[in-house]
Amino acid sequence: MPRKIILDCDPGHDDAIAILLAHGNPDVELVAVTTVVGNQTLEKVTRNALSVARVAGITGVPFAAGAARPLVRKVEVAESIHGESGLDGPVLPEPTITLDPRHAIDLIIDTIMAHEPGEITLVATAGLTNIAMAVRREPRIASRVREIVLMGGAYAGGNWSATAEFNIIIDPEAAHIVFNESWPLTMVGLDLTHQALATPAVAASIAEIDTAPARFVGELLEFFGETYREHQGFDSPPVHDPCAVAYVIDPSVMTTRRVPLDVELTGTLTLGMTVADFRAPAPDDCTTQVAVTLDHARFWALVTDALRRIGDPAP
Ligand SMILES: [Ca+2]
Repeated sequence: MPRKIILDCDPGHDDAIAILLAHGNPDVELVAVTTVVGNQTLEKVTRNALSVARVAGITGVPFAAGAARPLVRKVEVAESIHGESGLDGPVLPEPTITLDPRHAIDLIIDTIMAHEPGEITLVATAGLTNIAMAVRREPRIASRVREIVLMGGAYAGGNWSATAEFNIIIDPEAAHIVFNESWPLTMVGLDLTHQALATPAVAASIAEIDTAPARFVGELLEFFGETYREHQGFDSPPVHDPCAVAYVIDPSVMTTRRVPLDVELTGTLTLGMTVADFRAPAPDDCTTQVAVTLDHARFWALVTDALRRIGDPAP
């Protein structure tokens, strides 16, 4: 039985690849996709998600738009990394599916409550505004999901400040809510995702597939590579978000460590820092863990395998 996931995202180059991985891998089933302001405005990332659905040939999966701004803070987008559209590089096709009329938090709650306890895994690859609002609106989802796996945070240095990662610092209050819930939580942070580099060899293996979705990913990686070189000093771009999906597909693709986690809300230099307590032993009631090391070859094999399975969907 494939693991059923809700993907909450802000496409976003790496979100787009996370959607393709989830769609193309037989061990996970996308049951809903929800969007939230983040890499770009809600309007832009939502349109991007629908465009990616067309590229991937996704039909019959509800897509819903969520929060247009963080809980407390002003909107801060990542145009320097993802461009004006939020998904600059490839030509974005006109969407062919329409949005679910529900707000994302209603779609998240309805989907979790309509399934058996432990059936749905929440995968979050954006700011945590929707997830925080959903669990406040319907607290029963915390014990009903199997787990939450999120791309965000870092235990050793940030990317949007010295200590904070983008998805957390854009809505630290939402992250605080999510990290302090009772659900099992896996933080796939920069410590892990900075190992998921799309090297020239990776780009070549994707180019070899030679389908429309693979060419789309190639164009995404080309743009993402340039902005990561210019603004973050990387030779090859780290492709964060599909790492969270890869963990759900096969947890052994990475190592993890069980540690208490919390989110800094009052630091003058450390706002939005995810603070991990590595002192041993971890408390018995600790339900949080961090991702530590990635099997780079196996991770990218999952992505290329998913692209091969997707093939060339009818336009
Ligand atoms: Ca994202």
